[in-house]
Amino acid sequence: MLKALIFDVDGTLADTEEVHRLAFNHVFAEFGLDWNWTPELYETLLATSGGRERIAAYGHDLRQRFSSEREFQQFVVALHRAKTRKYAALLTEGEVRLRPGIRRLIDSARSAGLVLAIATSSARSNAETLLDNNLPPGWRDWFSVVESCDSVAVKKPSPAVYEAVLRKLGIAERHVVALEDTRNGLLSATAAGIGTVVTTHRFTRDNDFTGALLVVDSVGEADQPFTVVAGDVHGHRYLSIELIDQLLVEQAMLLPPPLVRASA
Ligand code: XBP
Repeated sequence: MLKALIFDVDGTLADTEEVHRLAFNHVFAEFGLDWNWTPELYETLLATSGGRERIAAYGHDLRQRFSSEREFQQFVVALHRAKTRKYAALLTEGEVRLRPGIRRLIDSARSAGLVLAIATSSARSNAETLLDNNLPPGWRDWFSVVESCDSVAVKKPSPAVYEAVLRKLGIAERHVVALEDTRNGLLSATAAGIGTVVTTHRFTRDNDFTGALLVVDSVGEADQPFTVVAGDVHGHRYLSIELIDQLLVEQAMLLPPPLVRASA
């Protein structure tokens, strides 16, 4: 049943949202803004996908300092570009590692002949910096498709980024599972018809994950089992290809059969 896994990046492959938060605060100071996104505030701001959109939404009070919307948006873009540069530096300096079990799951999926892809609302360069620092040089060949905000402008919860991945993979959504960390990510993948496993973290554990195939606190390892938040793991102690496939088969049994296209 399972033919492909699509990975979200931030918060799923690695706990990068804290690094994003530090990068935002660093450039706010650089730009002379007295903004300070605390962890508690950032948790609420993550309801807006996309760092540029997050800045614009939070900084709407700043708008009147500018003579036009265009000038305000130019400021936001400049601020976000500076943040992306700082984020890349922090990622490299800070040695941000993949979340527990992610490397094992990627290796198992490859050994099982599954297709891998990435769907992120963040910049492609952010995903590449993270994976350049955590996977061997040939990792780019491991992912058949990488869609990001550079290729799909509309951010999650829109299904656009997942629909773009499905189109390029040419695999029916019923054979695909997404891994996500936020409600927006779950809504995006679900709207694209893709069953979704959620791994929570400090910024998203209170999100509403209704509709997920499974909600756990991490992918887990044999010696570091996950904690199940919602769903049935059938005795498994960590997320494996076998468990994901079982969840997908279960979902298929619950769903009506795909509409048979009337032959031309
Ligand atoms: C997470 C996001 C991004 C990051 C910040 O993307 O919504 O906006 O929070 O990165 P995903 P940018 O979970 O889809 O990987 O500043 O580059 O947007």
